[in-house]
Amino acid sequence: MKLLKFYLNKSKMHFGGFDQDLNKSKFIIFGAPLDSTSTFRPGSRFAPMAIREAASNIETFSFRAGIDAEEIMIYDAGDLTINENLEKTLEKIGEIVEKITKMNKMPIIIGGEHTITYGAIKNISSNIGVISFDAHLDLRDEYPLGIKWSHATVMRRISEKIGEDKVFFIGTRAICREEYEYAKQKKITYITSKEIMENNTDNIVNRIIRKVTNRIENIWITIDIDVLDPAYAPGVGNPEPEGITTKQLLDIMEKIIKNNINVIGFDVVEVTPIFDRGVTAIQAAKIILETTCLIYKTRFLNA
Ligand SMILES: [Mn+2]
Repeated sequence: MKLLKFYLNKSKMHFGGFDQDLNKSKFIIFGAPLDSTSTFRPGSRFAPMAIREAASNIETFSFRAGIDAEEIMIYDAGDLTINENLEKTLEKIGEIVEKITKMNKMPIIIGGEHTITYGAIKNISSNIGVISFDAHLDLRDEYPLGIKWSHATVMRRISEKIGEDKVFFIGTRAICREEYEYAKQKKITYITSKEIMENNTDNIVNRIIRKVTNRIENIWITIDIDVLDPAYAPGVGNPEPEGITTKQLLDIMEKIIKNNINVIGFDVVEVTPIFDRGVTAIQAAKIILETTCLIYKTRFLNA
């Protein structure tokens, strides 16, 4: 526990208002307010507090899971102190996730910008895949020019680390030529937002499920909130029109989790509260609550 105490500052406000006992908790949530590589609209450093507050002010019962998140033990460990050295910050995130996993608990991270996801998976040695809900592919080699580590390159670095056949994208609609060619060359699986809107979600998600089942042991899920249409989530760093709805996101999430895909943790990133009046933080809080209830039901109640 020392590691958690050393790196994390506990907040007076707890996620969902749940002040739980650490030892009894199955989930540990913490904030990673990293906000140093944003290229358009900064401010994701304010997301953890905004999402905590939002989660404390919406209902926590999940119809999808038939569970109230209040009954699940979710311990809020506070926010990570961000080091000015990006590499050190990612290292710390990796160490915390490792520690939580070794405690047989599941980590949930509130970003911060998308770069934190590399930290989340960096110390996981098992056969791991990443499912990314995102308008973007974040597969550029450098962005801005000369910068290897940023919110726009994070999935490239992850794909290089774990294998291009182990990263999957949902809700794609905003990419550059370089990413398009890279994804094509490496046969990377992505589902566009247009495909989601025009087809039965079940059939579409099966494309990913088939590639995970019996081949990838553990899955980390990352939710860049800009996967939602800006009409639903305007408070993001890089808004992109033609996004999916909250229902489409949660239907897909439910399908993934119920398909015996072993989710070992997840993050929600890129909420930028200063660009709206609180709605994006509420979407993020809802997505965290629903996802946690679905994981709890599948992994802990049906086990
Ligand atoms: Mn994005």
